[in-house]
Amino acid sequence: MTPPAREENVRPYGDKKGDGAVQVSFTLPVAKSAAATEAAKRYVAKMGLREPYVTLAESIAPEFTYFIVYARATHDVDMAGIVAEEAPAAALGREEIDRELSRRFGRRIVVLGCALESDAHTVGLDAIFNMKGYAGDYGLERYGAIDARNLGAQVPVAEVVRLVRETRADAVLVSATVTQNEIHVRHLTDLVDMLEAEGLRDRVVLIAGGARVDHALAKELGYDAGFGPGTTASRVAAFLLEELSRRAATASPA
Ligand code: B12
Repeated sequence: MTPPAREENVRPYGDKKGDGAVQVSFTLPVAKSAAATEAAKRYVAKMGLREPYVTLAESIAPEFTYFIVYARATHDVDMAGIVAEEAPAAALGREEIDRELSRRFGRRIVVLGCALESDAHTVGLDAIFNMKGYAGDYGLERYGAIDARNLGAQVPVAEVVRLVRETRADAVLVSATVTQNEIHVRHLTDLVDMLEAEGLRDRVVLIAGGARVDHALAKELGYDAGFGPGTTASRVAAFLLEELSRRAATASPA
């Protein structure tokens, strides 16, 4: 299928172009029954979606039913004028990035990774760091030119700052998963503030990642880049190569 023209109004595609096919899933706080299924259909209709078809109704607790409903949307979105920034990262493979990092820096780049304070989620962070990799893409621990140190979850901000100083880290990669009450914003901001207070902010490339993180949010919070769902390590490594090279080129001679 050819991608939509830049100024085209687009809508979801299922079977035929423009059919508006969507799938929604949600849980209603009612026991599984025919009435619950009817309620799910009516709820989807109230969302402005047509022809709701319940394809799954499953009891997940005595008073809760989980639904997957297919339906048709009739509205569309105009692609014209949409601007959404993403972290600049060339599509490079691990071997090329390794070669370039070694050639340009002549030493191993120290990269720290963590989830901050109360955040105990490690899977996203491990996907980026773990030697075995994620989605067919090896993690940073596999890169010969990168000294990748995964500090794990629930690392206090002050400890990260201490390790930045001690290891002379080139980059810090923070995974922020829990967003309840904007806690991720607070933790991410605390790290920037403390690095700034210690005069270390400009010495490290700061990257944030997580399910609710994007490049725009990360930039707004004082990070150099942000990566969301589906990120693979080579994209992050390519960004590191680009950003560290840019900094080296603009650094004034000591
Ligand atoms: C597994 C899991 C847990 C496990 C974590 C185990 C572990 N060792 O990690 C356990 C059971 C401990 C847990 C606990 C909690 N969890 Co939880 N958890 C999940 C779950 C099911 C999967 C998350 C996951 O592993 N995703 C897979 C990875 C690969 O995806 P990812 O994190 O998005 O990572 C990718 C990108 O985002 C990006 N990325 C991520 N990090 C980084 C970092 C960098 C630097 C970069 C570049 C990229 C990057 O790259 C990754 C690969 O592409 C999600 C629901 C879901 N389906 O997403 C809830 C979820 C994240 N949890 C949630 C909640 C609320 C909690 C609890 C608060 C529940 C509770 N009331 O106790 C606790 C909090 C514990 C704590 N102190 O942090 C909510 C968060 C909602 C919100 N708005 O904040 C979710 C979304 C569930 C939900 N729908 O309510 N959880």
